[in-house]
Amino acid sequence: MKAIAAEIVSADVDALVLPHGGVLRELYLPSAEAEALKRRSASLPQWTLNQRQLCDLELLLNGGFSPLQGFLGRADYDRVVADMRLADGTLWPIPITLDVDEAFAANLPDGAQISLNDIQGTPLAVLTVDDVYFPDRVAEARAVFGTTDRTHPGVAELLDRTGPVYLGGRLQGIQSPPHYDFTTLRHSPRHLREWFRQHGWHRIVAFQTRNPMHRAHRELTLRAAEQVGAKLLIQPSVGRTKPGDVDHYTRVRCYRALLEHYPKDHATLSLLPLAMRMGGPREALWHAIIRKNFGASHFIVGRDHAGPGNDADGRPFYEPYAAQDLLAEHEKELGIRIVPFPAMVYAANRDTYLPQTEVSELDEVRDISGTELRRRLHSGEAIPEWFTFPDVVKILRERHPAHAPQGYALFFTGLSGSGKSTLAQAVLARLLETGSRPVTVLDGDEVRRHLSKGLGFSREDRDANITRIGYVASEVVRHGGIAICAPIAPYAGARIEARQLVQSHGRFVEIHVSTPLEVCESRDRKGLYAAARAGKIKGFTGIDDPYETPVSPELRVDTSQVTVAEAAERVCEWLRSQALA
Ligand code: PPS
Repeated sequence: MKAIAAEIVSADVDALVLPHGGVLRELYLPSAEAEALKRRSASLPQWTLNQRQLCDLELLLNGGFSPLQGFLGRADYDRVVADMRLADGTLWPIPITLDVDEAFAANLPDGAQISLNDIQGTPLAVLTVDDVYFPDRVAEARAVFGTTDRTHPGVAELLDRTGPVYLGGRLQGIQSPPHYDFTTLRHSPRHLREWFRQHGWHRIVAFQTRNPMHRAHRELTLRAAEQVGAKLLIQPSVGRTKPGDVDHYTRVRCYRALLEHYPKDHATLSLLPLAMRMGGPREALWHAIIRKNFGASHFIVGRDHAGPGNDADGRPFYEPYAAQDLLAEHEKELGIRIVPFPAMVYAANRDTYLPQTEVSELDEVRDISGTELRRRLHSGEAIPEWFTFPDVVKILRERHPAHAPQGYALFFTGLSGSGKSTLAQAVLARLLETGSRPVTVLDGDEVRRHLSKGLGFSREDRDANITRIGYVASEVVRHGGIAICAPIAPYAGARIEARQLVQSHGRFVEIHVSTPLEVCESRDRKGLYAAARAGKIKGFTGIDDPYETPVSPELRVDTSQVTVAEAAERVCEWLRSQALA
Protein backbone atom coordinates (compact mmCIF):
# COMPACT_ATOMS: atom_id res chain seq x y z
CA MET A 1 0.00 0.00 0.00
CA LYS A 2 1.32 3.42 -0.86
CA ALA A 3 1.91 5.64 2.15
CA ILE A 4 -0.96 7.91 2.98
CA ALA A 5 0.03 11.17 4.62
CA ALA A 6 -0.52 10.50 8.28
CA GLU A 7 -1.48 14.01 9.30
CA ILE A 8 -5.03 14.68 10.33
CA VAL A 9 -7.35 16.58 8.09
CA SER A 10 -8.95 19.08 10.41
CA ALA A 11 -12.66 19.33 9.93
CA ASP A 12 -15.68 20.79 11.52
CA VAL A 13 -17.46 18.32 13.72
CA ASP A 14 -17.95 16.35 10.63
CA ALA A 15 -20.61 14.02 9.38
CA LEU A 16 -19.73 12.07 6.27
CA VAL A 17 -22.10 9.48 4.94
CA LEU A 18 -20.39 6.12 4.89
CA PRO A 19 -20.46 4.07 1.70
CA HIS A 20 -22.19 1.23 3.50
CA GLY A 21 -24.57 3.24 5.67
CA GLY A 22 -24.09 5.16 8.90
CA VAL A 23 -22.33 8.41 9.62
CA LEU A 24 -18.64 9.06 10.22
CA ARG A 25 -18.07 11.72 12.85
CA GLU A 26 -14.69 13.33 13.21
CA LEU A 27 -14.34 15.43 16.32
CA TYR A 28 -11.31 17.56 15.41
CA LEU A 29 -11.76 21.30 15.31
CA PRO A 30 -10.52 23.27 12.29
CA SER A 31 -6.89 24.26 12.85
CA ALA A 32 -7.40 27.91 13.94
CA GLU A 33 -10.06 26.90 16.49
CA ALA A 34 -7.93 24.00 17.65
CA GLU A 35 -5.02 26.37 18.20
CA ALA A 36 -7.21 28.72 20.25
CA LEU A 37 -8.60 25.84 22.30
CA LYS A 38 -5.09 24.54 22.88
CA ARG A 39 -4.11 27.88 24.41
CA ARG A 40 -7.24 27.98 26.55
CA SER A 41 -6.79 24.34 27.68
CA ALA A 42 -3.82 25.38 29.85
CA SER A 43 -6.19 27.08 32.30
CA LEU A 44 -8.51 24.04 32.58
CA PRO A 45 -8.25 21.09 34.99
CA GLN A 46 -5.69 18.70 33.47
CA TRP A 47 -6.26 14.97 33.07
CA THR A 48 -3.44 12.68 31.94
CA LEU A 49 -4.84 9.84 29.86
CA ASN A 50 -3.71 6.28 30.51
CA GLN A 51 -2.97 4.00 27.58
CA ARG A 52 -6.53 2.69 27.25
CA GLN A 53 -8.04 6.15 27.45
CA LEU A 54 -5.53 7.44 24.92
CA CYS A 55 -6.43 4.69 22.44
CA ASP A 56 -10.14 5.34 22.99
CA LEU A 57 -9.64 9.06 22.51
CA GLU A 58 -7.84 8.57 19.20
CA LEU A 59 -10.67 6.47 17.81
CA LEU A 60 -13.32 8.84 19.16
CA LEU A 61 -11.63 11.83 17.56
CA ASN A 62 -10.95 10.29 14.16
CA GLY A 63 -14.40 8.75 13.82
CA GLY A 64 -13.36 5.13 14.38
CA PHE A 65 -15.99 5.02 17.15
CA SER A 66 -18.73 6.84 15.20
CA PRO A 67 -21.44 7.67 16.04
CA LEU A 68 -20.04 8.44 19.51
CA GLN A 69 -19.18 12.08 20.05
CA GLY A 70 -17.49 11.73 23.41
CA PHE A 71 -17.22 9.54 26.48
CA LEU A 72 -20.51 7.96 27.52
CA GLY A 73 -22.80 9.72 29.98
CA ARG A 74 -24.91 7.83 32.48
CA ALA A 75 -27.98 7.19 30.28
CA ASP A 76 -25.91 5.85 27.37
CA TYR A 77 -23.67 3.88 29.71
CA ASP A 78 -26.57 2.18 31.49
CA ARG A 79 -28.17 1.12 28.27
CA VAL A 80 -24.90 -0.03 26.66
CA VAL A 81 -24.19 -2.20 29.68
CA ALA A 82 -27.73 -3.58 29.88
CA ASP A 83 -28.54 -4.15 26.21
CA MET A 84 -25.69 -3.07 23.99
CA ARG A 85 -27.43 0.08 22.81
CA LEU A 86 -26.99 3.81 23.27
CA ALA A 87 -29.91 5.61 24.93
CA ASP A 88 -31.34 6.40 21.46
CA GLY A 89 -31.36 2.70 20.56
CA THR A 90 -28.24 2.66 18.33
CA LEU A 91 -26.31 -0.60 18.58
CA TRP A 92 -23.10 -0.09 20.64
CA PRO A 93 -21.77 -2.99 22.70
CA ILE A 94 -18.75 -1.71 24.71
CA PRO A 95 -18.87 1.14 27.25
CA ILE A 96 -16.39 3.85 26.21
CA THR A 97 -15.93 5.71 29.45
CA LEU A 98 -13.50 8.16 30.98
CA ASP A 99 -12.69 6.91 34.48
CA VAL A 100 -11.05 9.20 37.02
CA ASP A 101 -10.37 9.19 40.76
CA GLU A 102 -12.73 10.75 43.28
CA ALA A 103 -10.36 13.60 44.15
CA PHE A 104 -10.25 14.75 40.53
CA ALA A 105 -14.03 14.46 40.09
CA ALA A 106 -14.72 16.30 43.34
CA ASN A 107 -12.96 19.44 42.12
CA LEU A 108 -14.97 19.81 38.93
CA PRO A 109 -17.36 22.74 38.78
CA ASP A 110 -20.77 22.35 37.11
CA GLY A 111 -20.48 22.18 33.31
CA ALA A 112 -16.72 21.90 33.66
CA GLN A 113 -14.33 21.57 30.76
CA ILE A 114 -11.20 19.51 31.20
CA SER A 115 -8.06 19.19 29.15
CA LEU A 116 -7.20 15.63 28.14
CA ASN A 117 -3.46 15.26 27.80
CA ASP A 118 -1.01 12.57 26.85
CA ILE A 119 1.76 11.54 29.25
CA GLN A 120 4.04 14.30 27.90
CA GLY A 121 1.41 16.89 28.86
CA THR A 122 0.35 17.59 25.27
CA PRO A 123 -3.32 18.64 25.21
CA LEU A 124 -5.19 16.47 22.72
CA ALA A 125 -8.82 17.35 23.36
CA VAL A 126 -11.19 19.18 25.67
CA LEU A 127 -14.09 17.35 27.28
CA THR A 128 -17.18 19.30 28.30
CA VAL A 129 -18.42 17.29 31.24
CA ASP A 130 -22.20 16.69 31.22
CA ASP A 131 -22.25 13.81 33.61
CA VAL A 132 -20.25 12.70 36.64
CA TYR A 133 -21.34 9.29 37.89
CA PHE A 134 -20.34 6.29 40.00
CA PRO A 135 -20.66 3.10 37.95
CA ASP A 136 -21.27 -0.32 39.43
CA ARG A 137 -18.13 -1.89 37.96
CA VAL A 138 -18.93 -5.39 39.16
CA ALA A 139 -22.29 -5.23 37.38
CA GLU A 140 -20.52 -3.83 34.32
CA ALA A 141 -18.05 -6.74 34.31
CA ARG A 142 -20.86 -9.25 34.63
CA ALA A 143 -22.89 -7.72 31.81
CA VAL A 144 -20.10 -6.83 29.38
CA PHE A 145 -17.70 -9.75 29.97
CA GLY A 146 -20.17 -12.27 31.35
CA THR A 147 -17.93 -12.85 34.39
CA THR A 148 -16.24 -11.23 37.38
CA ASP A 149 -13.29 -13.64 37.22
CA ARG A 150 -10.10 -11.57 37.35
CA THR A 151 -8.18 -13.99 35.16
CA HIS A 152 -10.11 -12.23 32.39
CA PRO A 153 -7.82 -9.29 31.53
CA GLY A 154 -10.78 -7.00 30.79
CA VAL A 155 -12.31 -7.78 34.18
CA ALA A 156 -9.01 -7.29 36.04
CA GLU A 157 -8.59 -3.94 34.33
CA LEU A 158 -12.14 -2.87 35.12
CA LEU A 159 -12.18 -3.97 38.75
CA ASP A 160 -8.60 -3.22 39.75
CA ARG A 161 -7.28 -0.51 37.48
CA THR A 162 -10.30 1.60 36.60
CA GLY A 163 -11.15 4.76 38.51
CA PRO A 164 -14.40 4.77 40.55
CA VAL A 165 -15.93 7.81 38.81
CA TYR A 166 -16.85 8.15 35.15
CA LEU A 167 -17.06 11.48 33.31
CA GLY A 168 -19.38 11.70 30.32
CA GLY A 169 -19.48 14.48 27.77
CA ARG A 170 -18.69 15.78 24.30
CA LEU A 171 -15.19 16.12 22.90
CA GLN A 172 -13.52 18.82 20.90
CA GLY A 173 -10.34 17.52 19.29
CA ILE A 174 -7.17 19.59 19.30
CA GLN A 175 -4.74 17.13 17.75
CA SER A 176 -4.33 13.41 17.27
CA PRO A 177 -2.12 11.46 19.68
CA PRO A 178 1.37 11.49 18.17
CA HIS A 179 2.87 8.22 16.91
CA TYR A 180 6.46 7.73 15.89
CA ASP A 181 6.35 4.10 14.82
CA PHE A 182 5.09 2.77 11.48
CA THR A 183 3.60 6.15 10.65
CA THR A 184 2.93 5.23 7.03
CA LEU A 185 0.76 2.31 8.17
CA ARG A 186 -1.51 4.41 10.43
CA HIS A 187 -4.64 5.83 8.86
CA SER A 188 -7.78 7.53 10.04
CA PRO A 189 -11.13 6.24 8.74
CA ARG A 190 -11.26 9.21 6.40
CA HIS A 191 -7.80 8.47 4.98
CA LEU A 192 -8.47 4.80 4.56
CA ARG A 193 -11.81 5.36 2.83
CA GLU A 194 -10.18 7.89 0.53
CA TRP A 195 -7.46 5.37 -0.31
CA PHE A 196 -10.10 2.73 -1.13
CA ARG A 197 -11.90 5.21 -3.37
CA GLN A 198 -8.71 6.20 -5.18
CA HIS A 199 -7.81 2.57 -5.80
CA GLY A 200 -11.29 1.55 -6.89
CA TRP A 201 -11.75 -0.84 -3.99
CA HIS A 202 -15.51 -1.10 -3.44
CA ARG A 203 -15.87 -4.38 -1.62
CA ILE A 204 -13.41 -4.67 1.22
CA VAL A 205 -13.25 -7.45 3.75
CA ALA A 206 -11.47 -6.51 7.00
CA PHE A 207 -9.47 -8.91 9.14
CA GLN A 208 -8.72 -8.24 12.82
CA THR A 209 -5.79 -9.83 14.62
CA ARG A 210 -3.57 -9.45 17.71
CA ASN A 211 -1.13 -12.22 16.81
CA PRO A 212 1.56 -12.76 14.20
CA MET A 213 -0.05 -14.17 11.08
CA HIS A 214 0.98 -17.48 9.54
CA ARG A 215 -0.11 -19.62 6.61
CA ALA A 216 -3.44 -20.55 8.21
CA HIS A 217 -4.34 -16.87 8.48
CA ARG A 218 -3.31 -16.25 4.90
CA GLU A 219 -5.45 -19.13 3.69
CA LEU A 220 -8.40 -18.01 5.77
CA THR A 221 -8.27 -14.39 4.65
CA LEU A 222 -7.77 -15.29 0.99
CA ARG A 223 -10.68 -17.70 1.03
CA ALA A 224 -12.90 -15.21 2.83
CA ALA A 225 -12.01 -12.48 0.31
CA GLU A 226 -12.62 -14.80 -2.60
CA GLN A 227 -15.91 -15.99 -1.14
CA VAL A 228 -17.37 -12.47 -1.07
CA GLY A 229 -15.47 -11.09 -4.09
CA ALA A 230 -13.64 -8.47 -2.01
CA LYS A 231 -10.19 -7.00 -1.50
CA LEU A 232 -8.57 -7.62 1.87
CA LEU A 233 -7.82 -5.13 4.62
CA ILE A 234 -5.52 -6.60 7.28
CA GLN A 235 -6.13 -4.32 10.24
CA PRO A 236 -4.34 -5.60 13.36
CA SER A 237 -4.96 -4.03 16.74
CA VAL A 238 -1.78 -2.38 17.91
CA GLY A 239 -3.08 -0.22 20.76
CA ARG A 240 -3.21 -2.65 23.61
CA THR A 241 -3.89 -6.35 23.37
CA LYS A 242 -3.74 -9.27 25.77
CA PRO A 243 -0.83 -9.28 28.25
CA GLY A 244 1.78 -11.73 26.98
CA ASP A 245 1.06 -11.15 23.29
CA VAL A 246 3.94 -10.70 20.86
CA ASP A 247 4.81 -6.98 20.89
CA HIS A 248 3.33 -5.00 18.02
CA TYR A 249 6.71 -3.96 16.56
CA THR A 250 7.56 -7.59 15.89
CA ARG A 251 4.05 -8.34 14.70
CA VAL A 252 4.01 -5.49 12.21
CA ARG A 253 7.35 -6.64 10.75
CA CYS A 254 5.76 -10.11 10.37
CA TYR A 255 2.61 -8.70 8.71
CA ARG A 256 4.71 -6.73 6.25
CA ALA A 257 6.64 -9.88 5.34
CA LEU A 258 3.43 -11.87 5.02
CA LEU A 259 1.84 -9.26 2.79
CA GLU A 260 4.43 -10.12 0.13
CA HIS A 261 2.88 -13.59 -0.04
CA TYR A 262 -0.55 -12.34 -1.12
CA PRO A 263 -1.49 -11.95 -4.77
CA LYS A 264 -0.54 -8.48 -6.01
CA ASP A 265 -3.03 -5.68 -5.24
CA HIS A 266 -5.33 -7.96 -3.27
CA ALA A 267 -4.44 -7.03 0.27
CA THR A 268 -3.36 -4.00 2.25
CA LEU A 269 -2.21 -3.38 5.82
CA SER A 270 -3.35 -0.66 8.22
CA LEU A 271 -2.77 -0.47 11.98
CA LEU A 272 -5.63 0.09 14.39
CA PRO A 273 -4.81 1.90 17.67
CA LEU A 274 -7.45 -0.09 19.53
CA ALA A 275 -7.26 -0.94 23.22
CA MET A 276 -8.83 -4.39 23.15
CA ARG A 277 -10.93 -5.54 26.11
CA MET A 278 -10.87 -9.22 25.13
CA GLY A 279 -14.65 -9.16 25.43
CA GLY A 280 -15.46 -12.05 23.03
CA PRO A 281 -18.86 -11.70 21.34
CA ARG A 282 -19.54 -8.11 22.42
CA GLU A 283 -16.07 -7.12 21.37
CA ALA A 284 -16.56 -8.77 17.97
CA LEU A 285 -19.66 -6.64 17.44
CA TRP A 286 -17.64 -3.55 18.35
CA HIS A 287 -14.83 -4.56 15.97
CA ALA A 288 -17.37 -4.84 13.16
CA ILE A 289 -18.76 -1.34 13.80
CA ILE A 290 -15.23 0.08 13.86
CA ARG A 291 -14.36 -1.62 10.56
CA LYS A 292 -17.52 -0.23 9.00
CA ASN A 293 -16.33 3.22 10.04
CA PHE A 294 -12.97 2.55 8.39
CA GLY A 295 -14.77 1.81 5.13
CA ALA A 296 -14.88 -1.97 5.04
CA SER A 297 -17.96 -3.61 3.56
CA HIS A 298 -17.31 -7.04 5.12
CA PHE A 299 -15.74 -8.29 8.32
CA ILE A 300 -14.24 -11.71 9.05
CA VAL A 301 -15.21 -13.33 12.34
CA GLY A 302 -13.27 -16.46 13.10
CA ARG A 303 -13.20 -18.93 15.93
CA ASP A 304 -13.20 -17.46 19.46
CA HIS A 305 -12.96 -13.87 18.20
CA ALA A 306 -11.36 -11.58 20.83
CA GLY A 307 -11.54 -14.37 23.41
CA PRO A 308 -9.16 -14.21 26.39
CA GLY A 309 -8.68 -17.99 26.72
CA ASN A 310 -9.63 -19.91 29.83
CA ASP A 311 -11.07 -18.86 33.18
CA ALA A 312 -9.69 -19.67 36.64
CA ASP A 313 -11.22 -23.18 36.39
CA GLY A 314 -9.66 -23.85 33.00
CA ARG A 315 -12.90 -23.41 31.05
CA PRO A 316 -13.10 -21.08 28.03
CA PHE A 317 -14.72 -17.74 28.84
CA TYR A 318 -16.74 -17.79 25.62
CA GLU A 319 -18.06 -20.49 23.33
CA PRO A 320 -15.85 -20.62 20.21
CA TYR A 321 -18.61 -19.55 17.83
CA ALA A 322 -20.65 -17.30 20.16
CA ALA A 323 -19.26 -14.17 18.45
CA GLN A 324 -20.38 -15.41 15.04
CA ASP A 325 -23.88 -16.09 16.38
CA LEU A 326 -24.19 -12.66 17.99
CA LEU A 327 -23.04 -10.89 14.85
CA ALA A 328 -25.36 -12.91 12.64
CA GLU A 329 -28.22 -11.82 14.88
CA HIS A 330 -27.35 -8.14 14.38
CA GLU A 331 -25.99 -8.22 10.85
CA LYS A 332 -28.83 -6.24 9.23
CA GLU A 333 -28.52 -3.43 11.71
CA LEU A 334 -24.72 -3.35 11.66
CA GLY A 335 -24.26 -1.94 8.16
CA ILE A 336 -21.37 -4.29 7.48
CA ARG A 337 -21.60 -7.86 6.23
CA ILE A 338 -20.22 -10.60 8.43
CA VAL A 339 -18.05 -13.34 6.98
CA PRO A 340 -18.03 -16.11 9.56
CA PHE A 341 -15.15 -18.50 9.14
CA PRO A 342 -14.26 -21.77 10.86
CA ALA A 343 -10.65 -22.33 11.96
CA MET A 344 -8.32 -23.32 9.10
CA VAL A 345 -6.27 -26.43 9.71
CA TYR A 346 -3.44 -28.13 7.86
CA ALA A 347 -4.09 -31.61 6.49
CA ALA A 348 -0.65 -33.16 6.02
CA ASN A 349 -1.89 -35.99 3.78
CA ARG A 350 -3.29 -33.45 1.29
CA ASP A 351 -0.55 -30.87 1.96
CA THR A 352 -3.19 -28.20 2.12
CA TYR A 353 -5.16 -26.00 4.47
CA LEU A 354 -8.87 -26.47 4.79
CA PRO A 355 -11.69 -25.29 7.03
CA GLN A 356 -11.99 -27.44 10.12
CA THR A 357 -15.56 -28.25 9.08
CA GLU A 358 -14.27 -29.97 5.91
CA VAL A 359 -11.81 -32.28 7.65
CA SER A 360 -12.58 -35.99 7.20
CA GLU A 361 -11.60 -38.87 9.46
CA LEU A 362 -8.84 -39.81 7.03
CA ASP A 363 -7.13 -36.45 7.27
CA GLU A 364 -3.91 -36.07 9.26
CA VAL A 365 -4.49 -32.70 10.86
CA ARG A 366 -1.45 -30.77 12.16
CA ASP A 367 -1.25 -27.61 14.18
CA ILE A 368 1.34 -25.63 16.14
CA SER A 369 -0.08 -23.71 19.09
CA GLY A 370 1.29 -20.37 20.29
CA THR A 371 2.93 -22.12 23.26
CA GLU A 372 4.51 -24.73 21.00
CA LEU A 373 5.77 -22.02 18.66
CA ARG A 374 7.40 -20.19 21.59
CA ARG A 375 8.97 -23.48 22.74
CA ARG A 376 10.42 -24.13 19.30
CA LEU A 377 11.76 -20.61 19.05
CA HIS A 378 13.44 -21.00 22.41
CA SER A 379 14.92 -24.42 21.71
CA GLY A 380 15.93 -23.49 18.18
CA GLU A 381 13.90 -26.43 16.80
CA ALA A 382 12.71 -26.28 13.22
CA ILE A 383 9.46 -24.48 12.43
CA PRO A 384 8.01 -26.23 9.41
CA GLU A 385 7.24 -24.41 6.19
CA TRP A 386 3.70 -25.74 6.14
CA PHE A 387 3.11 -23.65 9.27
CA THR A 388 4.62 -20.33 8.30
CA PHE A 389 6.88 -18.54 5.84
CA PRO A 390 10.68 -18.52 6.32
CA ASP A 391 10.80 -14.70 6.30
CA VAL A 392 8.23 -14.59 9.13
CA VAL A 393 10.23 -17.18 11.10
CA LYS A 394 13.38 -15.10 10.59
CA ILE A 395 11.71 -12.05 12.16
CA LEU A 396 10.42 -14.09 15.09
CA ARG A 397 13.83 -15.69 15.64
CA GLU A 398 15.56 -12.32 15.63
CA ARG A 399 13.21 -11.18 18.38
CA HIS A 400 13.34 -14.46 20.32
CA PRO A 401 16.84 -15.93 19.79
CA ALA A 402 17.21 -19.61 20.65
CA HIS A 403 18.50 -20.37 24.13
CA ALA A 404 18.40 -16.71 25.14
CA PRO A 405 18.13 -16.79 28.92
CA GLN A 406 14.49 -16.29 29.80
CA GLY A 407 13.79 -13.70 32.41
CA TYR A 408 11.46 -14.69 35.23
CA ALA A 409 10.03 -13.33 38.46
CA LEU A 410 9.88 -15.15 41.79
CA PHE A 411 6.97 -13.59 43.62
CA PHE A 412 6.88 -14.52 47.31
CA THR A 413 3.60 -13.62 49.00
CA GLY A 414 2.46 -14.22 52.57
CA LEU A 415 1.70 -12.66 55.92
CA SER A 416 4.08 -10.36 57.73
CA GLY A 417 6.54 -12.59 59.57
CA SER A 418 5.85 -15.59 57.33
CA GLY A 419 9.51 -15.72 56.29
CA LYS A 420 9.17 -14.25 52.78
CA SER A 421 12.18 -11.96 52.99
CA THR A 422 14.43 -14.52 54.66
CA LEU A 423 13.48 -17.14 52.10
CA ALA A 424 13.98 -14.62 49.27
CA GLN A 425 17.50 -13.89 50.60
CA ALA A 426 18.29 -17.60 50.80
CA VAL A 427 17.12 -18.21 47.24
CA LEU A 428 19.08 -15.16 46.07
CA ALA A 429 22.24 -16.55 47.65
CA ARG A 430 21.70 -19.93 45.97
CA LEU A 431 21.13 -18.32 42.56
CA LEU A 432 24.24 -16.17 42.87
CA GLU A 433 26.28 -19.12 44.07
CA THR A 434 25.42 -21.21 41.05
CA GLY A 435 25.13 -18.73 38.21
CA SER A 436 26.02 -15.29 36.98
CA ARG A 437 22.60 -14.06 35.87
CA PRO A 438 21.55 -10.60 37.05
CA VAL A 439 19.09 -10.72 39.94
CA THR A 440 17.05 -7.77 41.28
CA VAL A 441 15.43 -8.00 44.69
CA LEU A 442 12.20 -6.12 45.40
CA ASP A 443 11.59 -6.81 49.08
CA GLY A 444 8.44 -5.46 50.82
CA ASP A 445 10.12 -3.17 53.35
CA GLU A 446 12.85 -2.08 50.97
CA VAL A 447 10.36 -1.17 48.22
CA ARG A 448 8.38 0.96 50.64
CA ARG A 449 11.49 3.00 51.43
CA HIS A 450 12.07 3.96 47.77
CA LEU A 451 9.76 2.89 44.95
CA SER A 452 6.57 3.10 47.05
CA LYS A 453 7.61 5.81 49.48
CA GLY A 454 4.54 7.70 50.68
CA LEU A 455 2.07 4.87 50.13
CA GLY A 456 0.09 3.59 53.12
CA PHE A 457 -1.81 0.36 53.74
CA SER A 458 -5.28 1.11 52.36
CA ARG A 459 -6.43 -1.34 49.71
CA GLU A 460 -5.75 1.22 46.99
CA ASP A 461 -2.24 1.94 48.25
CA ARG A 462 -1.40 -1.73 48.65
CA ASP A 463 -2.62 -2.40 45.11
CA ALA A 464 -0.55 0.52 43.82
CA ASN A 465 2.46 -0.91 45.66
CA ILE A 466 2.04 -4.31 44.01
CA THR A 467 1.47 -2.76 40.60
CA ARG A 468 4.75 -0.84 40.95
CA ILE A 469 6.57 -3.99 41.99
CA GLY A 470 4.96 -5.87 39.09
CA TYR A 471 5.97 -3.15 36.66
CA VAL A 472 9.60 -3.04 37.75
CA ALA A 473 9.73 -6.86 37.79
CA SER A 474 8.31 -6.94 34.26
CA GLU A 475 11.04 -4.58 33.07
CA VAL A 476 13.73 -6.74 34.71
CA VAL A 477 12.21 -9.86 33.11
CA ARG A 478 11.88 -8.12 29.75
CA HIS A 479 15.63 -7.70 29.70
CA GLY A 480 16.23 -11.34 30.55
CA GLY A 481 16.89 -10.82 34.27
CA ILE A 482 15.54 -12.48 37.40
CA ALA A 483 13.32 -10.43 39.74
CA ILE A 484 12.76 -11.62 43.30
CA CYS A 485 9.76 -9.90 44.89
CA ALA A 486 8.70 -10.35 48.51
CA PRO A 487 5.69 -8.19 49.43
CA ILE A 488 2.70 -9.30 51.49
CA ALA A 489 0.49 -8.76 48.39
CA PRO A 490 -2.73 -9.63 50.23
CA TYR A 491 -5.14 -9.10 47.31
CA ALA A 492 -5.61 -11.70 44.57
CA GLY A 493 -6.49 -9.07 41.97
CA ALA A 494 -3.23 -7.18 42.39
CA ARG A 495 -1.26 -10.43 42.29
CA ILE A 496 -2.98 -11.35 39.02
CA GLU A 497 -2.14 -7.95 37.65
CA ALA A 498 1.54 -8.34 38.59
CA ARG A 499 1.45 -11.77 36.95
CA GLN A 500 0.02 -10.34 33.77
CA LEU A 501 2.58 -7.56 33.64
CA VAL A 502 5.44 -10.03 34.03
CA GLN A 503 4.02 -12.72 31.78
CA SER A 504 4.20 -10.34 28.85
CA HIS A 505 7.94 -11.02 28.95
CA GLY A 506 8.64 -14.23 30.86
CA ARG A 507 7.58 -16.62 33.60
CA PHE A 508 5.88 -15.52 36.82
CA VAL A 509 6.43 -17.91 39.69
CA GLU A 510 4.09 -17.28 42.60
CA ILE A 511 5.35 -18.78 45.86
CA HIS A 512 2.87 -18.68 48.69
CA VAL A 513 4.75 -18.59 51.99
CA SER A 514 1.89 -20.17 53.88
CA THR A 515 3.24 -20.03 57.44
CA PRO A 516 0.11 -19.91 59.66
CA LEU A 517 -0.93 -16.67 61.33
CA GLU A 518 -0.32 -18.05 64.85
CA VAL A 519 3.30 -18.79 63.98
CA CYS A 520 3.82 -15.39 62.30
CA GLU A 521 2.28 -13.71 65.32
CA SER A 522 4.37 -15.66 67.81
CA ARG A 523 7.53 -14.64 65.91
CA ASP A 524 6.48 -10.96 65.88
CA ARG A 525 10.02 -9.74 65.21
CA LYS A 526 8.95 -6.16 64.61
CA GLY A 527 6.34 -6.05 67.39
CA LEU A 528 3.72 -5.12 64.80
CA TYR A 529 1.26 -7.92 65.68
CA ALA A 530 1.27 -6.85 69.32
CA ALA A 531 0.66 -3.25 68.25
CA ALA A 532 -2.14 -4.36 65.94
CA ARG A 533 -3.80 -6.46 68.68
CA ALA A 534 -3.58 -3.46 70.99
CA GLY A 535 -5.31 -1.35 68.32
CA LYS A 536 -2.25 0.87 67.88
CA ILE A 537 -1.95 -0.13 64.19
CA LYS A 538 -5.17 -0.25 62.18
CA GLY A 539 -5.70 -2.44 59.11
CA PHE A 540 -2.93 -4.92 59.84
CA THR A 541 -2.91 -7.91 57.50
CA GLY A 542 -4.21 -11.04 59.18
CA ILE A 543 -5.55 -9.13 62.20
CA ASP A 544 -8.08 -6.61 60.95
CA ASP A 545 -7.25 -6.62 57.25
CA PRO A 546 -7.70 -9.55 54.85
CA TYR A 547 -5.15 -11.83 53.24
CA GLU A 548 -6.67 -13.58 50.22
CA THR A 549 -4.97 -16.97 50.10
CA PRO A 550 -3.52 -17.79 46.64
CA VAL A 551 -5.63 -20.50 45.01
CA SER A 552 -3.12 -22.01 42.62
CA PRO A 553 0.39 -20.69 43.20
CA GLU A 554 3.28 -22.43 41.45
CA LEU A 555 4.66 -23.37 44.89
CA ARG A 556 3.57 -23.28 48.52
CA VAL A 557 6.03 -23.42 51.41
CA ASP A 558 5.33 -23.23 55.14
CA THR A 559 8.40 -22.09 57.07
CA SER A 560 6.98 -23.52 60.29
CA GLN A 561 7.34 -27.00 58.76
CA VAL A 562 10.71 -26.76 57.04
CA THR A 563 13.92 -24.81 57.67
CA VAL A 564 14.73 -21.81 55.52
CA ALA A 565 17.52 -23.78 53.82
CA GLU A 566 15.11 -26.61 53.01
CA ALA A 567 12.50 -24.20 51.72
CA ALA A 568 15.12 -22.48 49.51
CA GLU A 569 16.19 -25.87 48.18
CA ARG A 570 12.58 -26.68 47.28
CA VAL A 571 12.32 -23.44 45.31
CA CYS A 572 15.63 -24.10 43.52
CA GLU A 573 14.62 -27.68 42.79
CA TRP A 574 11.39 -26.44 41.24
CA LEU A 575 13.32 -23.89 39.15
CA ARG A 576 15.62 -26.64 37.90
CA SER A 577 12.62 -28.82 37.02
CA GLN A 578 11.36 -25.93 34.82
CA ALA A 579 14.81 -25.39 33.29
CA LEU A 580 14.90 -21.93 34.88
CA ALA A 581 17.98 -22.52 37.04
S1 PPS B 1 1.53 -4.83 50.86
O1 PPS B 1 0.21 -5.09 51.49
O2 PPS B 1 1.95 -5.95 50.02
O3 PPS B 1 1.57 -3.55 50.17
O4 PPS B 1 2.53 -4.76 52.10
P1 PPS B 1 4.12 -4.67 52.08
O5 PPS B 1 4.57 -3.53 51.25
O6 PPS B 1 4.72 -5.99 51.73
O7 PPS B 1 4.42 -4.38 53.60
C1 PPS B 1 5.72 -4.15 54.01
C2 PPS B 1 5.86 -4.13 55.52
O8 PPS B 1 5.01 -3.15 56.09
C3 PPS B 1 4.82 -3.46 57.50
N1 PPS B 1 3.47 -2.99 57.83
C4 PPS B 1 2.29 -3.60 57.58
N2 PPS B 1 2.00 -4.81 57.06
C5 PPS B 1 0.69 -5.13 56.94
N3 PPS B 1 -0.33 -4.35 57.31
C6 PPS B 1 -0.08 -3.14 57.86
N4 PPS B 1 -1.08 -2.35 58.22
C7 PPS B 1 1.27 -2.73 58.00
N5 PPS B 1 1.87 -1.61 58.49
C8 PPS B 1 3.20 -1.79 58.36
C9 PPS B 1 5.09 -4.94 57.62
O9 PPS B 1 6.16 -5.07 58.49
C10 PPS B 1 5.48 -5.41 56.20
O10 PPS B 1 6.69 -6.13 56.19
P2 PPS B 1 6.85 -7.73 56.34
O11 PPS B 1 8.25 -7.97 55.82
O12 PPS B 1 5.82 -8.40 55.50
O13 PPS B 1 6.73 -8.00 57.80
